[in-house]
Amino acid sequence: MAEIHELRSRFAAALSRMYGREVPEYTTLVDVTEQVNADFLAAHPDTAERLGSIGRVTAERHGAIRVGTPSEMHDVAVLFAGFGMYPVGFYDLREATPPVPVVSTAFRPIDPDELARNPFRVFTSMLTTSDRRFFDADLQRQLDGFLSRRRLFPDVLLSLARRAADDGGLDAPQAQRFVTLATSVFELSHEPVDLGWYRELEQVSAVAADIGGVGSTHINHLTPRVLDIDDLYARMSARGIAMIDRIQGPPRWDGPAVLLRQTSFRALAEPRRFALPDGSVTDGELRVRFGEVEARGIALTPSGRELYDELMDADPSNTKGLWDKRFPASEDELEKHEAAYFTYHGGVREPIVYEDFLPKSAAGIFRSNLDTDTPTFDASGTEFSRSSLAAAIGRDVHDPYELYRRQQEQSRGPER
Ligand code: OOG
Ligand code: NI
Repeated sequence: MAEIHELRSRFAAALSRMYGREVPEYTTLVDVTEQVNADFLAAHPDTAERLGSIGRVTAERHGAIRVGTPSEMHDVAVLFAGFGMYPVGFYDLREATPPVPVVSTAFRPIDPDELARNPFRVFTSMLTTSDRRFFDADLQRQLDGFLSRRRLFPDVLLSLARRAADDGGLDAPQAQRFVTLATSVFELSHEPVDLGWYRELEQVSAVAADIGGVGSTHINHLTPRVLDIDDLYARMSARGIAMIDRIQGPPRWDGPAVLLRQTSFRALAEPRRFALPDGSVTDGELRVRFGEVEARGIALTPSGRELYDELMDADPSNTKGLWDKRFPASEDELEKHEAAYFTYHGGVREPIVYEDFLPKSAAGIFRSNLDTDTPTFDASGTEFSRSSLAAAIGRDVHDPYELYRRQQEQSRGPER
């Protein structure tokens, strides 16, 4: 019997192999990441594994997918539950500048032991077709019609996922089938794309076209974890790979690593086939998929996060001067200000790693990889919230702070 965590590890590894075949630059990124991690571990043997064992970090990936409807989101939740991944957090990317017409959550393990085994997470976005700032009534009707006619996940895949979730795993042949099928639904399709429809959606938003302009979904990027992202950025640039212009998130500084720092290489032109109005099929290309890399730090409490957001707003280019002045400069300081989460097993303090995402960085990643920019709208949008997303998904969307807080509390033991 393959237990759920083994299924998850195999799924992450299979997606990584597939994405490496599809996007060769991703393989370069993974190679350079592994070199940076080995060098960092050699240079800092005592501290390198403070936020996760090298085994965990080497296998660690996050992916991103985009779906069109609540019912597709519901199926995604069924599928990922089979890998022990549950929705955590609510991200409204429509509030970003420029706005992206999606709301998102991240599917990931929530139990600390499961995270230690393999923390694979998938940032999952759902198109908000009812948002009038993007789609007028007519376009919404067409879009909803198009989306309702497609099936992203075959029934056999969803029933294997349900069985894995119910039984805590699958027998060997079923496990094999589950991982293979689950990987293949995220492969880039070679079905011809209806060019007229795709371009019409692209006028509104490149992300809308990527989601609603095609008949299937695909992994949009896959992200390894690196221990020194500044070093990684320099080494990738030296290899001639065009990275986006900066590292998103907190600045490089001498204090503790917090939250998440990310960077990516630009979306690459990939060959796609297009169906033209006269019924003929032609070869072309689209730029939607890219490579991203991230460094993870300590999870911040709501007040720590507030300070982080304040500093980022005050100085978006985030020179480290402001941080040196204002941000707690050590784990002791973070603890004293209750700005970050820690565990206290046997009285020993250990930081809790941030397992989630940052909407501003996510928007930056979306934005820097779009061919066209989305215009800004001022009308107010449709209501979407953590609870309405939960209703669509048909299960609870966990509050990340609650998970970190509980982990901290449980480590302090019952004597408190
Ligand atoms: C998701 C972008 C968000 C991240 O790491 O912040 C993301 C997307 O492009 O679909 O993956
Ligand atoms: Ni990402």
